[in-house]
Amino acid sequence: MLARNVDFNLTRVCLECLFASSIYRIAVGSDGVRISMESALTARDRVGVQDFVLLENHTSEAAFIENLRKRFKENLIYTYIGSVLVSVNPYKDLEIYTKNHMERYRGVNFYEVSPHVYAVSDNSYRSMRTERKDQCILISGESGAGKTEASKKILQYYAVTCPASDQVETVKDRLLQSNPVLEAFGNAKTLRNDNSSRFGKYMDIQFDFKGAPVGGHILNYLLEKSRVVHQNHGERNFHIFYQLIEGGEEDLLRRLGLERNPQQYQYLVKGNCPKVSSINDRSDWKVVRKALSVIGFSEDEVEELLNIIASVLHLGNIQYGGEDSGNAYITTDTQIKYLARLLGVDGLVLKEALTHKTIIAKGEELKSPLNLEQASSARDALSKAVYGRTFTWLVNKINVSLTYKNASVIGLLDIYGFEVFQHNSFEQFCINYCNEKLQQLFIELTLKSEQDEYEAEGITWEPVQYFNNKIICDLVEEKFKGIISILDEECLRPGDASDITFLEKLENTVGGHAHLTTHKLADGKTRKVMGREEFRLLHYAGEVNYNVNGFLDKNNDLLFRNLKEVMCMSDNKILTQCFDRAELKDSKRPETAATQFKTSLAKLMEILMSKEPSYVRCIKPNDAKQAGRFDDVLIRHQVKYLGLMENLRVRRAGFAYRRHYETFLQRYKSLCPETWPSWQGKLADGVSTLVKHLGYKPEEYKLGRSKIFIRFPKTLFATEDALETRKHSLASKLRLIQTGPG
Ligand code: AD9
Ligand code: MG
Repeated sequence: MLARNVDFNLTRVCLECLFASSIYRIAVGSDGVRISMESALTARDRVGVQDFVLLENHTSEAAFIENLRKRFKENLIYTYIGSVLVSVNPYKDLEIYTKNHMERYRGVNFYEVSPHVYAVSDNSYRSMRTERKDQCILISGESGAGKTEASKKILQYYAVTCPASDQVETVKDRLLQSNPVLEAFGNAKTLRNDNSSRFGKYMDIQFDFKGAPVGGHILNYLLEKSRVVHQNHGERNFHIFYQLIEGGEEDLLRRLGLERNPQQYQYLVKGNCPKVSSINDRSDWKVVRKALSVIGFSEDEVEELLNIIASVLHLGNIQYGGEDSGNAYITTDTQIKYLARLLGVDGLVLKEALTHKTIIAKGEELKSPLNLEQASSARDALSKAVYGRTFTWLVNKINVSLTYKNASVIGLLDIYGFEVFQHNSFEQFCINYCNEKLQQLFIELTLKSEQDEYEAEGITWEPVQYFNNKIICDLVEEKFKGIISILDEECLRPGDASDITFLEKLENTVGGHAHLTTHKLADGKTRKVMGREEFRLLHYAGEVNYNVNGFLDKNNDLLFRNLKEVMCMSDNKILTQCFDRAELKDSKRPETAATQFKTSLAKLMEILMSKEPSYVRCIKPNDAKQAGRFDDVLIRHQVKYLGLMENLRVRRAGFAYRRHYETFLQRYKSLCPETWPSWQGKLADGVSTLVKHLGYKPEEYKLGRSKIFIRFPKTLFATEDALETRKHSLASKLRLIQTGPG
């Protein structure tokens, strides 16, 4: 009689299975222990291989996807390509992130346990400790694929498994609590993800010589500020607005002049989506409030922060009327009253600044009235600037509380994935450019590490053909000729510069580029599939049409001088740190948004290049955010643009499998009388004796300095099957001895 079935990881009792370790079942009955095992072959059939390099047909995309599907069906969401972890979002809670699971992966060799994000975390941690080399874990994938969840699991793993002390506990708490705060201010519900990160994040976790986390540092990239003033249908503004309105205490809301109804606020109604079933704004508010105090925000700072958030909502409700002259005037004085109080500014000065612009010409200040459209966009520009700068202030504040130290580091990169929408704008252009850069880094580093390993092991490196996307990166970022340079040029050009003149300039300058097209054909005819206001980039991941509407404005990211002046005069301490008077004196034009982004990406690449990388490649199984649905077309597309087949090809270029002599010998020594029960000589000689006994042909393997390299999976499978047969026959003999014949 079987009492219970337990998922059992046989590796921990030394019967490691390379292919399906987590699916073996041990059946425990009242009559003792009976082990019921599938053969390695059947298991492989059912749940696929846990490392794609072991696929028989490694060049077949269909075989790749079939392997993913099999594993996904069995809730095995993780699979390796060598040391790269591929993860498929399960859209349901799996019981694989418990403390027990963490313990199982702690200090254990990467390949000895089934694939897991904890294995990657542990591997990086151990490399940092033993090799004293800084690490980074790069998490990529499209929106909703599970990047942020993966980064949180990694952080939790370190928080639970690393050594502790009182001071360390504070740092751990702050590191963990920075997540809900940054998510509240930087994440939003989009059509693709109910909790979509609308900023890029790179976080360093610092460890002392004992391996305890002692500090951290966060770099943030390009927050999608346009969301503050506009959301597409079915999307929301940043979570914090709804959390405050739903969860804020009565007297707090009264003080802020807010009503408990998001539909009252112009900046929250555009997407017509005040509530999201998967989100509880009220309880999230409590989490965020607590997190702010754990991180070390004083009550005054929280008050000032909330004053700013409420002010943005009031700004959004400012309405304008038009005089006969066409000049705009403000019709909503209540909002001005609240704003004056919450921001600590003079109401009349603010009112004036929201309806006029000042510029400095020939040393003199010139003031001119704004028309309706100009006034609305000045108001929105102020809201975006206030929110964007407050977000950066928040990140800096968290950084101060994490006390950056010069220690060993593991960096976590959770950055927006490649985005292709119906309508793609400046934001998608920047995001996809960032993904091109990361892909370039990935290719370079993967190839390089393969090459390095072959060299270190004294094995001849066979060059691999791959698509180098440098050509696309250059198209975007090259000085003078690149798209960003051309855009900047138009932004700086006085006179009739517009989004359309930018497009024309693109056509004239890089129109003939193999990776860029516009609606104009060389013969003057137009392309049907493209709009007149679009240009198309052939990214490494596929084609994307960008609509140039708004490119100049978003790149300029201008805020009129008088609005800046008002913010500088504010009593709000956060705002005075965000709007510095020195900025007013500086007559130089600030760098454009795209150039700033380009510079910060270049710095990020430098940081990443200086570290030893590990990769988590996340895949989204369906667009409905549903558990159990595996959408072939969607997945095939991601496999393609994550470059996974290419990655596999590189990894398989020479040898499918490689292991340290010791690990290999330990596992298979029982298959050869000369190596069993132990081998006394040199490890390399032991492995050589073993594989000769197993009948490996010379072309099937190579012996490096410390590792054996096996060319084809089938060689290894045969060895694995031999091991399985031996274990079975041993188990039968054992039963026979225990129970006696008959
Ligand atoms: V975006 O580019 O920020 O829009 P991410 O970060 O890739 O995106 P995220 O991690 O936020 O996606 O995951 C989306 C949702 O999928 C989560 O809110 C969870 O509901 C779900 N998810 C992701 N990973 C897991 C997991 N390992 N287990 C269970 C998961 N659910
Ligand atoms: Mg995210």
